[in-house]
Amino acid sequence: MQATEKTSALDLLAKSGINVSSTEAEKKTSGCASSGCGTKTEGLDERLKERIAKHPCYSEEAHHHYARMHVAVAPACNIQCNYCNRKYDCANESRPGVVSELLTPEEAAHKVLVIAGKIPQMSVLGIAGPGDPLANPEKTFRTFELIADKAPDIKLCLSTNGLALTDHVDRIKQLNVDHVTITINMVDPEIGAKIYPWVRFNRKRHTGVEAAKILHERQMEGLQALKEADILCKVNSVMIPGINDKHLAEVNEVIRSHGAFLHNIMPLISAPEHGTHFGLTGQRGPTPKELKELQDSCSGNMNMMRHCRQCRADAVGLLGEDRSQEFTKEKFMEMAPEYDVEVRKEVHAGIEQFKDDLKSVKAKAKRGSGDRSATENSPKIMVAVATKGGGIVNQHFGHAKEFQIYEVDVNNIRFVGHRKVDHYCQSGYGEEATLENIIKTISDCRAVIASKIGSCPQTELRAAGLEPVEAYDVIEKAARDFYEQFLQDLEQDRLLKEQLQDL
Ligand code: CLF
Ligand code: SF4
Repeated sequence: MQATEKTSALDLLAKSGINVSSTEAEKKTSGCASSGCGTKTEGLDERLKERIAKHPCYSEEAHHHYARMHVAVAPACNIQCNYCNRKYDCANESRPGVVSELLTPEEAAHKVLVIAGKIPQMSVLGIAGPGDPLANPEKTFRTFELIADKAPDIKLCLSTNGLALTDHVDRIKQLNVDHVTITINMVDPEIGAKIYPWVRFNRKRHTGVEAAKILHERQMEGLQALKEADILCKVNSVMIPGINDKHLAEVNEVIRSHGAFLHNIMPLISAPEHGTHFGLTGQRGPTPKELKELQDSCSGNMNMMRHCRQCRADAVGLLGEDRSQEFTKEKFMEMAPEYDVEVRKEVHAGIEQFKDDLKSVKAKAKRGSGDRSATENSPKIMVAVATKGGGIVNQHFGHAKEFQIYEVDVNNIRFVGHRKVDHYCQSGYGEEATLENIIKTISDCRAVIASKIGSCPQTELRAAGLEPVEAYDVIEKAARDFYEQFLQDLEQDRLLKEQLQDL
């Protein structure tokens, strides 16, 4: 990428009010005192592309640029999942062990208008808990009504276990909610009985296989009803090793044939301190490798979401960041709404312009030189990237709370997931134990690409077989540059070995 191109793109982003570029201080200092994914847009029709273009969950590209927010207005639930403890938010879309502040629809609408002004790249309002939104239909729909009335440019989204979905599809359509997520963990009630101890349906509590059968039938009806109403449906599935991991490929087939648009297979997060059935019985979650293998095996069939962050029911911000603490009830109730549709339009136009500027750079980097076929001398590798958003490598190694993982080969670069870490730089000093954990978390990668990496972590990373790469550029371009260097090094090694053999 030429310097002028990069400058204009980053300038535009800055004008859009998005804080993704490194500060001057970050670019200059070491930051350490001690020393695919997603939705493939190719092949989608224009109307469909437009419907997902600003939804950070439905479009992998959008998640670098657009933010979402949730409002926690729905406390009750109509089923019990073995990975859920009612003291915490619905684990179908949230990290277990998180508690959100419950809001009334009026408080929620106020919060949305405040955040729509403060974070104009927030394009989607989702209701995902703390219980099931459709087990609380009055609160959920009242919230949507208030927001549709006052902030019509915000997309509405909801996530449900699906039990009550069929009863509400007309209302969902009427309110122009264009994105609905159903969590579907099984299509076989025998497997379902191991995940759901009970389901409350028609004022009666059902248990065992019977309960799972009701849930399954209602989920399939709901999926069908969404398809008929032309509402985009994402399916979340929680991967539970030994229970439904082998079964989720079948779930993938079934939901695809029923018209689901996107499949998000999420890892079970399970720990005794969460107090869930699975946590207390020692049920483990999948490893990143197991999760990726399952996602890869399903990706030939349909769009797979790999950038889910298992957000809180009151999440705010880009998917990889959590700004919910800036907007606690105590704080946002003191703030005046600054919603201005014209300012928001301008910001979104800036983002779209920025995305356009990046497009050709990304496409060129993705396909590489395009004149080689994959051979054993051009293997597939993974790289870990530190970014604050915008599709740019723009974060110090020591500040990263997660690394985005890209798979690179001679013909392609694709986002394949993210790994959460504790950030290495604590109060200006590097933490040895944290560095060890980071290295362990990304040990299957060949390189770490960040805007700055201190000399201390550089040494440790190299010793662990991870090449530290400093770059400030479009992610795909930085990954391609590393890959080309990696290939050259491989070739040099090969030649050297040949020379040694000839001696
Ligand atoms: Fe929220 Fe869910 Fe809508 Fe997105 S989240 S209701 S579809 S706006 Fe997104 Fe968060 Fe994953 Fe959910 S990253 S947990 S998939
Ligand atoms: Fe918990 Fe959500 Fe399951 Fe209800 S649907 S039991 S809130 S994880």
